[in-house]
Amino acid sequence: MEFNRNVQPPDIVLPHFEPKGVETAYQLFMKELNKGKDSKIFVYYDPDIDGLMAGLLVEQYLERLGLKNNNYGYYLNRNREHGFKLTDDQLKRLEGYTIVAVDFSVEKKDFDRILKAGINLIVIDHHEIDTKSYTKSKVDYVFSKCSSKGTYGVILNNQYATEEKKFRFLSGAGMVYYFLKYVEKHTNVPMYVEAPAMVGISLLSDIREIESNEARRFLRYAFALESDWMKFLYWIVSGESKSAQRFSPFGVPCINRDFIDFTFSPVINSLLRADRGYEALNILRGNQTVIDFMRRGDKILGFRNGQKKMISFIMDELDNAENTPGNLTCKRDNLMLCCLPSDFQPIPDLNITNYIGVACSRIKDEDKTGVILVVDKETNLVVRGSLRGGKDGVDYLDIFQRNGVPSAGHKNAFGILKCDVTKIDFDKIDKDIAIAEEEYSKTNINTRSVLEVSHLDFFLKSAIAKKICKYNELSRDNHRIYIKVLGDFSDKDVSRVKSEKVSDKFIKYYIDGVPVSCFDPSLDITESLIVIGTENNRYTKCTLRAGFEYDAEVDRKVISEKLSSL
Ligand SMILES: [Mn+2]
Repeated sequence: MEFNRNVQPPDIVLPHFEPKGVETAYQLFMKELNKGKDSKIFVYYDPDIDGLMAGLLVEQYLERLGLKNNNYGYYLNRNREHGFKLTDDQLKRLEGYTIVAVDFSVEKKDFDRILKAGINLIVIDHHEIDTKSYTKSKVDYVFSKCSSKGTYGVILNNQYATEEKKFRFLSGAGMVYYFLKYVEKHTNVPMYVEAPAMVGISLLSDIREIESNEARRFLRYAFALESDWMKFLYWIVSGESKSAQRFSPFGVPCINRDFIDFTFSPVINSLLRADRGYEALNILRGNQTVIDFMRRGDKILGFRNGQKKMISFIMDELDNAENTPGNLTCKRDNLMLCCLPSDFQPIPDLNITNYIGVACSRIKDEDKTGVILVVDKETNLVVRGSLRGGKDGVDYLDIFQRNGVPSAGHKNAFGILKCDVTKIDFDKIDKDIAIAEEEYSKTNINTRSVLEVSHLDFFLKSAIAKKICKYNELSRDNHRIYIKVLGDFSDKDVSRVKSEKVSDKFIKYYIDGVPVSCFDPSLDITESLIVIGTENNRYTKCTLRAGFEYDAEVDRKVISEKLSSL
């Protein structure tokens, strides 16, 4: 499997962006590369899909620039841990290198430690950054020099207060893309055609905001690109060799949102959670043959099953502890809190701390804020904790930090660091969340709309559903459109529903108290229309993989007009 072979890029113009500090980072990068056979580059990956894509973008570009294997090193943390983890001894061996650290924050103490070890450092990140801890020599980005060693460090980050707001959505891979775009402009060495698609995938896997046209262009690029690598990802992760042949059932690739959210991300993440990060990286590199995969396919999918079991063990803990007074594990008004003992190990070889984030996401699916802490019973210290906020857009990180809980990450998805669990006032936090969510709901109107129609002709219904599904595919929860179809359905429609297995729902919505699910992986989404039937109301199922032209401006008005003209 090779990148960039015999493939035209989709005709999509990507937005232009130059991150603050990019010229400095470019200078450092080229200074190293211009050393020729003495160049030494070390890529420090972050162990999640965005991090792997980000590091891989750098790695692939170095390959384009002709950097040899013996001038290149890389590393990723074990157990999906974020942050710079190399010890001083390990740093000693990297003296003279330039480290490119992607998709994670490098704390001030590590930043200084790296420079003092005689290493140049380029950090490319998109996490909230505590700039106060850095002494900045430039006003708008972190840049500093270690005079005794003559080394430099720079941090590119789209969350700097001075950065353009419309690029806040970028993932780590997105930031790397724009760094390399700058290098590309100066060196005339092009990135692989897959690069923007990798950004598109990472926007979904990292749950970035994808409402803007800027974000959507990356997604559309990813959905439209039919390169060998994209096909390879499709069949190796889906585990069906047959699918390779029917890669384009509607003339478009199957690497769409549904595939990324419900097949690709879960499979790769389950490998990372099982501490098989390098294996995951090798899959993305395309370092797998069909034979390899056939031999190991079961194992890869086995990790996903292990993950499912781990999640249900955690959810059982939460359910069982509900009515125990004094137990930290409980359901509050807004917060679902689960404390697990650090020796909790329901499945041998699988580390519980690697599964708490994904279990939190399940709680989030119920519109609650999930917090899961792994706690040492003897000392009451949090070994590792995770949060997923119930509402995208609310700053939960700020709430926890204000309440003295050491935490780091994104506003609505972050890790909780070592602290005494008995000192955390969860009742206070629960109240603060209620206030923040209330504030948020005042300023943010839910644009989800339900359009009522009756007696739709099957083909018209299908066409409109496709448009709507395409719209929903490129939007997050609060911008969805549904059709509510009144009146009777033909038997054909109903039998279509009955023949589908609706299990393992990822996301549940309620409209007028009626459950509607989207992006359900168990449904055959190659069928353009799926109707969910209830006694009185019926909703079209808003998930499919359609070959329709996507119109970015399609909105409820357009659809209303279409419906009223019926
Ligand atoms: Mn990321």
